[in-house]
Amino acid sequence: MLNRRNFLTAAVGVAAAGTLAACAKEDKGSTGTSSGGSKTITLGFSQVGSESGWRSANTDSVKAAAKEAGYNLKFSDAQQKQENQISAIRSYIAQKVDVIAFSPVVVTGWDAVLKEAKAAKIPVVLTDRSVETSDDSLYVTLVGSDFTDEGRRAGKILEKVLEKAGHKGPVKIAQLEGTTGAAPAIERAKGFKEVMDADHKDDWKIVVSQTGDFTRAGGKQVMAAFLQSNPDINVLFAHNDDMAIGAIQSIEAAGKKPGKDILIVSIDGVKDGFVAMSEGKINAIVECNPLLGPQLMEVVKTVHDGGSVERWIKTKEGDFMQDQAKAALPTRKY
Ligand code: GZL
Repeated sequence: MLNRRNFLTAAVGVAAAGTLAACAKEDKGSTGTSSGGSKTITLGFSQVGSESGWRSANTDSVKAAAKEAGYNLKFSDAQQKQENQISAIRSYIAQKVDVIAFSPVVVTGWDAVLKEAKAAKIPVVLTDRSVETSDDSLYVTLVGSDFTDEGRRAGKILEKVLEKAGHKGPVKIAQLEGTTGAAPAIERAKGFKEVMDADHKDDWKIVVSQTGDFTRAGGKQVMAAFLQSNPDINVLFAHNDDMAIGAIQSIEAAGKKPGKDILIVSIDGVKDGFVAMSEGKINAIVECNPLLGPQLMEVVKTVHDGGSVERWIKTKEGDFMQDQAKAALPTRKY
């Protein structure tokens, strides 16, 4: 898993711009002149897919920041398939781009293609998600969040939610996991379990846990099955807002009140998540900032110019209880 050496906490702030075709194949980047430099930097970017509101905001941020920086961006959407990311990276190597950046859909299976990038002397920057690799030199840095900490924060904020709801009795938790094998799914579950094991061995229990693949459809379908097999669930921990929003549909179809009969804690903080929270259907959200574009472009420039960067450049993010949702909504940037 990610090599947690020093990390530089860097605020990421940017307005995402415009709307995007979600399933574009590789976009032909426009040639421009990179800001401040003579030669235009060509960046090859492989995106996971367009599975969630978080992902669309992340894509917006990357494209807007590359345009702002005057980079020639080659962008591809892998539709959540590792093989598509590997072939995109190979195509960027063949096109001799200056830098490759990607958000790896899962943590394993990257060494071979990253060795090809290294052999081609093309630096690789990870964004959003990390990889497991036997050779640290295969990528320069990760620009992204601490997902284990997000899991811990979800556990801690659930304590506040239970107290605010005046909850009495056992806490029977359903967990909607992210994409199987993805760093955010592995690490959010790990962080949440750390809180359970440390402080709630006797009163909290995850009674059912399954992947909803970070999608609304997945959350809806899996939650419906959860309610069939475990009708006494009283908490849902969803690894992202889109699955929580899908789950809400199934909870309501079962005649239960989301946010009341089943308390819900989610991660991301996309606009629709805040809307559901303002309607009382989600009780708390742990923010995971997708607006990584500007930070990524700064790193790409530094790496391209031969400078050094920290091994992990971490994004700033907060946590929100239901009573903060209405006030926060107008200023949400994604
Ligand atoms: C987290 C990101 C996750 C989001 C999901 O950084 O990788 O993938 O939490 C998204 O919404 O699909």
